[in-house]
Amino acid sequence: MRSGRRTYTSAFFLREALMGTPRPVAIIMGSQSDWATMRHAAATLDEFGIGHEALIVSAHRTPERLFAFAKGAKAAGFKVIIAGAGGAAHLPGMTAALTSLPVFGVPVESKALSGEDSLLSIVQMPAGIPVGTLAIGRAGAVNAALLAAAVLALSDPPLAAQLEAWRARQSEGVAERPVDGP
Ligand code: RP5
Repeated sequence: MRSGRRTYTSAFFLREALMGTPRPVAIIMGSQSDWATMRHAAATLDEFGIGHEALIVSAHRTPERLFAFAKGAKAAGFKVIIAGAGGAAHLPGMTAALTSLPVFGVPVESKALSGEDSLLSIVQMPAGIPVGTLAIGRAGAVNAALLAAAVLALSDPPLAAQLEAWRARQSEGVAERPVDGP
């Protein structure tokens, strides 16, 4: 099947993984409109130098692309999948149903219900198919990336040290007292 200039098949993802630099994290999202949120996951992974690929994969509008991606993700070399979606947000759950890779779901803030619909769609998985569900919006996207980093750090001591340093810098950056100002 074709979309834009790319062909989305399991073989495509496998070929890309074998030919390119390792990209342990896939950031998938249901729509271009989700990128404003999901780009924060990408930016956070960039802070750690963690390779990632961002793809639009809709459970509703491109179900065959979803099947091809999820079934080929492990063979393609991905270790963690971050899936962001809004509204009737089936993407993280369907992805988790099709791969045993860890899936972290980011509820995108919807216009109609402020993301509560997204959150409930993603978090209420039946026992047996887990999706690690994060907060609505930017915080969830950032934290999904940090969780992905923590998973990868379990088998990557330099990355574990980076993560510890990042948290230490964060702590040091918090002032002891609030100040007036804009
Ligand atoms: C979902 O529908 C997407 O994840 C997005 O959050 C929502 C709205 O999509 P658009 O109508 O903005 O493309 O599939």
